[in-house]
Amino acid sequence: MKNILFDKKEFIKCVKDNVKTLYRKTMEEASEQEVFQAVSYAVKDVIIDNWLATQQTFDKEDPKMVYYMSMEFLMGRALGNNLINLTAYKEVKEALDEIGFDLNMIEDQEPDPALGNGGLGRLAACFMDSLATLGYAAYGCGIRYRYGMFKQKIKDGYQVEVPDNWLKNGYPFELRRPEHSFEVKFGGYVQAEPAENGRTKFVQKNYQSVLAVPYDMPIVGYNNNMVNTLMIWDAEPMECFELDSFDKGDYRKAVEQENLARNLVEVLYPNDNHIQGKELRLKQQYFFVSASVQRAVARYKKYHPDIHKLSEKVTIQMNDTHPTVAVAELMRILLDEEGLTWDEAWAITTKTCAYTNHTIMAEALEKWPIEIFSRLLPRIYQIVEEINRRFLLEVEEEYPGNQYKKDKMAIIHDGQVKMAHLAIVAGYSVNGVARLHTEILKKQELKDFYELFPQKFNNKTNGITQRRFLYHGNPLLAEWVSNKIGNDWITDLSHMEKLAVYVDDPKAQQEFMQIKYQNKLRLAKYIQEHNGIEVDPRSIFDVQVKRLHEYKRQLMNILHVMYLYNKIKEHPDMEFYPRTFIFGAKAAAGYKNAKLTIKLINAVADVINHDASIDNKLKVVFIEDYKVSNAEWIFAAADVSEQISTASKEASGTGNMKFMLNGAATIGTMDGANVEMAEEVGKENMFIFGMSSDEVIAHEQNRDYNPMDIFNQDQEIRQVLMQLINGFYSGNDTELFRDLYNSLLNTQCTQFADTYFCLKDFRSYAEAQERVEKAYRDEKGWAKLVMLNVAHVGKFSSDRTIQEYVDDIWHLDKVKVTVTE
Ligand code: 26Y
Repeated sequence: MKNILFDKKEFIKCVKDNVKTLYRKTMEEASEQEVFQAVSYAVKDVIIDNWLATQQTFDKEDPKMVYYMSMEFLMGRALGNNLINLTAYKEVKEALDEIGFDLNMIEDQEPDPALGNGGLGRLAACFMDSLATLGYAAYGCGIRYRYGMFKQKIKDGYQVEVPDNWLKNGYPFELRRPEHSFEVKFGGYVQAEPAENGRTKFVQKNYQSVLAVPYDMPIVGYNNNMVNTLMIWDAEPMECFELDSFDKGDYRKAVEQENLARNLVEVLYPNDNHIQGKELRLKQQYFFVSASVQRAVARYKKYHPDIHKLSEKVTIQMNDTHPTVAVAELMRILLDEEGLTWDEAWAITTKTCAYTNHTIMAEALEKWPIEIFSRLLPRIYQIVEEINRRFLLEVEEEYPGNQYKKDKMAIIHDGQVKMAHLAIVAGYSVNGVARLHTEILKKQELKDFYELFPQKFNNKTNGITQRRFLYHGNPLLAEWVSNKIGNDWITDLSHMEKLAVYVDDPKAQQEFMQIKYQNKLRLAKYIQEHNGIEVDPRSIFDVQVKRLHEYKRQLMNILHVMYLYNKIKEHPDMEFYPRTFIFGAKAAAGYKNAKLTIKLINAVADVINHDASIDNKLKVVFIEDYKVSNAEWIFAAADVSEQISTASKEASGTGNMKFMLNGAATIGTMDGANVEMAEEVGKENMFIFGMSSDEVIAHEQNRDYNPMDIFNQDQEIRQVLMQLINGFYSGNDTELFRDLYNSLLNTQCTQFADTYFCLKDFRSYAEAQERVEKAYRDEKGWAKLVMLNVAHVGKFSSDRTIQEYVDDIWHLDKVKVTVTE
C-alpha cells in the first residue's frame, strides 16, 4: 500500500505545493491558518484514495447500510482525529517539526465543527467513528448549518452568545456533491387525481421548494482503509422555479424561495432537552430527512430491482424524535412515487425505521401543533393521519372500548402530532441509552407502548470513542497504556482490564499520577491564558462540564462550594485539602435560570478567588466556551468528575465515561450510565450519593417533598440560601439571584420548588465530597482507585455499543476495504 503520509518528504512537498497553489505563498509567508489548510488538503488527498476504494467495495459487495439520521453531529476537529485513524499522527508531527511547524498549533487553527448541542450530537459523532472502525457501511445524515453552536463569551460574569461562523475560511474536509441534489417541497395543498392503475394519486400543488445539496465529510476508520460518509445538506433556491416566477412576474415568490433556502440551514437551534415548537425547526427536520430518504431510496434502486426488499439493504436509525418525519416521508415515496399499496408501503417502512429515545424530560418530547404540521407538510400530514387511524383500530382491538388508552396513545391528539408515538408505532426497534433509562421507559414513560409492542423495546447503553478521548486527547496516558498492555485497546477497549495488575504497583501508580499532573499543568496553563486565573495543579481538580440544565444540578454544585467557603471562613484552621472547582457549560439562549446559574458561578468565583484570607484553599473557574476541542484537555486533567443529575433524569450521560477513561473518580448519583459504571468498577471505587431513581419518582408521584422543611432545619444550608438574597455574592444587589432562590424555595408554591431535589440531596452530596477529600489524601489509595476506573472502562467504548446495534437492530454486513496501488 502506498500512502504518502508515510513518506515524510513527499508529504511536506505536498503541503508546500498546497500553500503555493492555494495562496501563492511560500511556507514562510503563509499564516498559521493557511498552513492548516495546506496540511489538511494534503491529508484529504490520502483520505480520498481510501474513500474511493470504500465506495468501490460497497458497489461490489453490496452490504446492508445504516442511515443514521440526526439533527446534530458534534464532530469536533477533524485534522488530528483523521491523522490518528490513518495511523499517521506521529509521522506527520515529526515531518512538520522538521520544517519548523508545530502540529498542535496547526490543529488549533481548525474551527470545531459544532453542529450539535451536547450529548446526543456527540454520541452521533462517536457512532460514526466506531462504525467506520468496525467496518460497517454507514451514512450519517444531517444539516450543514451555516452557524453551529454559538461561541460563548463571558462578560461581567454573564454568558454572551457569539455566532460561530465555522465556514468563514472554508472547511477543507468537506466535498460538495451537487450531482446528488434533491428537491424538497413545503406547503401548498394536496390534490387527488386518478392514476393509470385505477387508484388515486396524491399530488402536492402550489408548493414552495428548495434544492437540497449534500456536502460529504469523510469518516475515517482506524487503520482499516475504510472511509464512510457524513452527508450534511445545504439548501439552495431552485433555479428553474426562480426563472419561471420571473416569467410570471411573480418576483415576490422568487424572493421567498431564496429566503426559504437561506433561512432553512442558517442556524442550529441551541436548545438541548427543551422544545420550543418553532415552525422553522420542523422545516429543518423535513428538509434533511426528505433529502436523505430520497437519496437512500435512489441509491438502493440503482442496484436493486425490487423495492419491497428495501429493508434487506437499508436501515434508518432515528436519533431521537427529531428525524421522525422519515417514516411518513418513506411512506410518501413508496405510495406516491413507487405506486405501492398502503399495506406494501407499511410493511417496508416498519422493517426499515428504528428509533432511539434520549430523554424522559417532558419538555423535550416533540409535539407539533396540527396547524403548523398540516400547513407545512400537507401530504405528510395526511399520511400521519392514516397511520394514526389504523393504529387506533389496533388499540381498539387490543383494548375494546378503552377510550382513555386511545387518547393516551394516539399519534394525533388534542391538536398535536406526537412524534415519539409516531416513531414507536412505525419503528421496528425502540431503544433507550442506558439500562436504567430503558427500564424507566418500559415501566413508566412508554408503559402503554411497551405493553402493546414488548418485542420492539431494547437497551443500548451509550459509549464513547477512545480514539478521540484517550489517544488524541491524552497522548501521555495513551502512550503509558500502550507501554503497559500494547496497542489493542485502540480498537478493543476491553483490553484495558489488563491494567488491573498494575493498580498496586508503586512505580506504575507514580507514573500514572505524574501523567495526571502533567495534564493538570496543561489545563492550568490554558486556564491562565483564557481566564487569567492562576490555579494550583496540586489541588484537587473537581470538574463539571456539560450543558447547563437544572436537572444536571450545577446549582447544587455551586451551593456546595458556597457552603465550603463558609466553613473555611468560619474555621480557618480546619484541615482542608486545596480544591479547584472547574465548570464549563453553555446555556440555551432563552433559558433564564440556566443563564443566571452561570452568573452565580462567576460571582462566587469572583469573591472566593480574590479572598487572600483563605490561602488558596479554594478556587472556582468557569471555562469559557466549553466545546469538543477543550473538552479533550479537560477530561485528561480531571481528578474528580461531577455526574450529579437528579436520579432518573439523565438518560445516560457520556461525559461520565470520558472522565473515567482519563483516570478521574466519579462523584455521582445512581443515574443513567453511572449505574453501570458502578457495576463495572465497584461502588466502592466511586463516590455515590443521593436518592435513587425510585425514591425520586416516589416523591414526584406523592408530591410529599417540601424543601422548606430543610431550610428550617438545616442552619448551614439556610446560610447558603440566604447568601443568594442578601447580596453576599452580588455586591449588595439582593435581587440578582432571587429567581434561583425562588426556584429552590418558592414559598407561595412549594409544589414547584426545588423540582430537582438539590436541597434534598445536598447533605448526602456534601458527605460524599468529604469522602472524596479523605480518599485523595491517601495518595496510593487514590492512584489505585483511579487506575481501577481506567481498567474497568472497557464496556463504555462506542465500539461495543455499535456492535450491539449491529447484532440486535441493524444486522449489517462487515466490509473489508483493500487499497491497491
Ligand atoms: C427537541 C429539541 C429541542 C431537543 C434538542 C436536543 C431535544 C433534546 C436534545 C438533546 C438531547 C440530548 O443531548 N440528550 C442526551 O443524549 C445523550 C446521548 O444519548 C445522553 O447521554 C444524555 O443523558 C441525554 O441528556
